[in-house]
Amino acid sequence: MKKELLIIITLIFTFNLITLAQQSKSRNSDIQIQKTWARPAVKYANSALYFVIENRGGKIDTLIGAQSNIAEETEVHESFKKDNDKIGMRPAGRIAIKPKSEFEFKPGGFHVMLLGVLKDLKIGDKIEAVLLLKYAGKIKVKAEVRDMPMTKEMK
Ligand SMILES: [Cu+2]
Repeated sequence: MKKELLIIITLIFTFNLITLAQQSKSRNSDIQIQKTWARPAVKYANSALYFVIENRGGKIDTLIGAQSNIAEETEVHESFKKDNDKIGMRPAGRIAIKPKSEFEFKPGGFHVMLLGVLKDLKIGDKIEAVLLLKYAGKIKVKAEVRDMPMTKEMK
């Protein structure tokens, strides 16, 4: 009987230690999201969110997903060249963010796809999204809607 009690106490103690370790992990995030912007879209069309993830820490982290309330679906995408030389997009899966490095999400590359935006996104509008990282946890991102750099050049 005493032995069993000891085991239970040990288990509770160990569990608390694990919980504490996880809490300190998610505090002071080494992950910084910078240079955020999104491209304009009319209601029900697709927009995309771009940014730079900076990992200031000494450990690798992984982007595992994204969420937002402004689109029907939010997915992490990568652009790739198809056989016919056209550019396609596909879900990017998990993206490793190496220690002491920056990872850029940009037009023609990695992006957070906002599929079916629930209202018009006009230049100057502000939107919010959440990035999910394996260690840093949920990171709230604010972005302003801006003109695509390419469209600017064409004008
Ligand atoms: Cu996409």
